[in-house]
Amino acid sequence: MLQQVNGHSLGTDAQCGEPLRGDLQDFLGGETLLYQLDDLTKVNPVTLETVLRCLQARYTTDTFYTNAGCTLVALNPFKPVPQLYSPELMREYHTAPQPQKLKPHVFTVGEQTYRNVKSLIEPVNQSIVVSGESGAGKTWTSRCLMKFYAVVASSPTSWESHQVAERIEQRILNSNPVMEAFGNACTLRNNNSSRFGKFIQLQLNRAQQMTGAAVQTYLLEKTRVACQASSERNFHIFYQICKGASANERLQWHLPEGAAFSWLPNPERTLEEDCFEVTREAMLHLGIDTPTQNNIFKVLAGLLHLGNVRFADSEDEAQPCQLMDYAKCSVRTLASLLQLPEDALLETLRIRTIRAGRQQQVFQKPCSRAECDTRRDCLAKLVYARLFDWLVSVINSSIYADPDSWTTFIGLLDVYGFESFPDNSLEQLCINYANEKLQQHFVAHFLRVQQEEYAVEGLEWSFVNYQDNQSCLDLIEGSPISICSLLNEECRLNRPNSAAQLQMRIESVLAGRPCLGQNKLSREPSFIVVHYAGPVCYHTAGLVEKNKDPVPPELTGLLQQSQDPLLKVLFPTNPKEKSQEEPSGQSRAPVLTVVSRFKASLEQLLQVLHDTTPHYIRCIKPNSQGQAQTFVREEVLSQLEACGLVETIHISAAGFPIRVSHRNFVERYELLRRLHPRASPGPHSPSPAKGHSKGPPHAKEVTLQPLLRDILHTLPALTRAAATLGDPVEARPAPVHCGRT
Ligand code: AOV
Ligand code: MG
Repeated sequence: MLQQVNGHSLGTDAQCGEPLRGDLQDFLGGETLLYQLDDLTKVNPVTLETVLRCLQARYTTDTFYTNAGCTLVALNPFKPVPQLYSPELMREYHTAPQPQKLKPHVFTVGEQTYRNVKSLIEPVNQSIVVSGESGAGKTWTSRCLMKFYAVVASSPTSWESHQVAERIEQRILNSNPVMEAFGNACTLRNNNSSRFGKFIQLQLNRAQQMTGAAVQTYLLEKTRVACQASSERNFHIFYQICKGASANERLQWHLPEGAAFSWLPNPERTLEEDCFEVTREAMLHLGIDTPTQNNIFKVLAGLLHLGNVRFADSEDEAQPCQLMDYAKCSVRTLASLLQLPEDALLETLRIRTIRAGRQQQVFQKPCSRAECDTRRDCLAKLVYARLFDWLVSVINSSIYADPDSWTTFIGLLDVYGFESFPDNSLEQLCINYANEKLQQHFVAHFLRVQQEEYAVEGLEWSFVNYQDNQSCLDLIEGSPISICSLLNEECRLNRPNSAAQLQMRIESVLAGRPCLGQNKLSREPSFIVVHYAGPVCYHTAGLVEKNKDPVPPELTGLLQQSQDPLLKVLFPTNPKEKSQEEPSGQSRAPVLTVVSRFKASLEQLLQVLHDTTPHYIRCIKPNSQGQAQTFVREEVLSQLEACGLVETIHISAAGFPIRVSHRNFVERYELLRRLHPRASPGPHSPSPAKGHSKGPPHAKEVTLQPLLRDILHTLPALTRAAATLGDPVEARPAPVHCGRT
């Protein structure tokens, strides 16, 4: 069955080198060989079943990483495995002559990426795309990569800021606990689920030292601040404050022990992430001093009080809704914490200002109870989203390097994973849309382009079929008509009963599209999108409003009246300031909807990825309960199917894992022609690929296939020769595999 045992002796634990326990030996039975296969391309035959068996066998022996050709599969251990992430191991991978010969590890990807930055003739920016469903381990993996680079690419100098002298890599690492405290939350799928997407560029100088970093975030799920699904929680930071504040701080922030807040559900669940001290410490290292931190926490405490504000239905439409008695105290506390005039606060929450007519006359209209609730929630979202953006900008200014001090970067992408809940709304649509885009990038890069290129170059190749998700993307974002375009149109038309209208339009206009389904069992208006990772039912109720994301200008106006130093920064009175405010009166400037903005930011991201050499890590969740030592075959199987792993393995096994342009290749290995007389052009050699004809004068004479063949014979000679010539880069065995062996 197995082609090769990959150099391991039988009966040893593949990851730790310890003897295999008797019970494991019994469990594995006939699979004892399978667990030792470090690369899934060596499984024979490559089928879902054999790949699954291999991964299960490896998981059972605590072997969590497996190569799958050009990608790395990372199984979530759901338990601490400190020996797997020690600084010693990082150094081992960093100093290994050929890290790819060591056990598969996230450090192998880290190190190869790091070497790639300078191993090609023209330095190329690299990116590592970590993908997988919610809870699969993406954030964990990208944190791990950041720690790896902090060790191997550490800078020799330290930066002085405030009272803290901090090495830049340490600061970059400190951005993680802060961003996770404010941007992560406990969901049904993951106790520490990222509710925003993140792309961090680790900037390297010519000596390959990390001189700084830049963080770009994508669409924070701000609705969570005012609305949490049952059994889920608000952002971690709220729990951290409530659990970690000192007695004095509790007094200042009006957070008495045991106080109940409706925006703080499930506080009894204590998570590892509830560590206030870690967040504070990290903020301090990023240059956010204690008074500023206290200011932030005071404002957040204010938001918790805002969540307790309740109105009663008004009997007279001309009169504003009355505050419920028990909420009067909350409004007073809120006003004092946010340093807002209490009257203005109440008026803004309950009365709508309308400008109409040529003269832009101002009318005031009391809001219904539901409208008051919407305005309350909107106020919280507005403050939280601005605070988050501000924090990101502070982090960036603390870690960003002078543009002259870096030449290349390694980008790490960690976005929210594919999600399907009982109730899915705009947030899930955006999250799953982002995952579709990344899957498409993967498909385009590894599965389609690579095969098409082989055909163009005249290489022998039997095409491997793969699941293309283009039709799903056409359904979501395609032109001229798609779910996004219909959603935007509904926002523009501003019709009553928009949820039903949207539902009808999707069913009629998009009928027959391959990835669209209907949920006949659901009583609420909904539609199904068959994503690459599985079908998801989206409820149309609230989609249009969420997509408009209107911010009544009175709310911003109110916050601009605040005397609080932080709110003054977040809501400056500068009229030039960019905002997504609801337009008033006739001068309606087109306001971009949430999906339009998200689409634009995704396109930018994909452009950045496109301009880098991508590396993929596929995180797999072995079970949905988050339990250690539990491998649920069906669940893993559906993830393997979804990401097209078997196809990837087929292509990687048969194809060339590294692609170097003809010109670069010739420039780099030209030396061989002189060293090895057999390296002459062959009769069937393809002509140089288009666009690469501007090589050195003799480039056209040297063709790829004979050279590749000859390199396999002459690699040792090449290394020796390069060492003699004193080229340190070439002296290190080249990270180029020549595919077919
Ligand atoms: P995600 O980023 O992929 O989900 P996380 O990286 O937050 O998932 O991982 C979920 C949990 O799995 C973590 O909190 C850890 O407890 C555990 N875990 C993951 N990888 C490892 C590992 N290598 N070793 C030990 N424990 C691990 V989401 O952000 O929800 O899409 O939106
Ligand atoms: Mg995450």
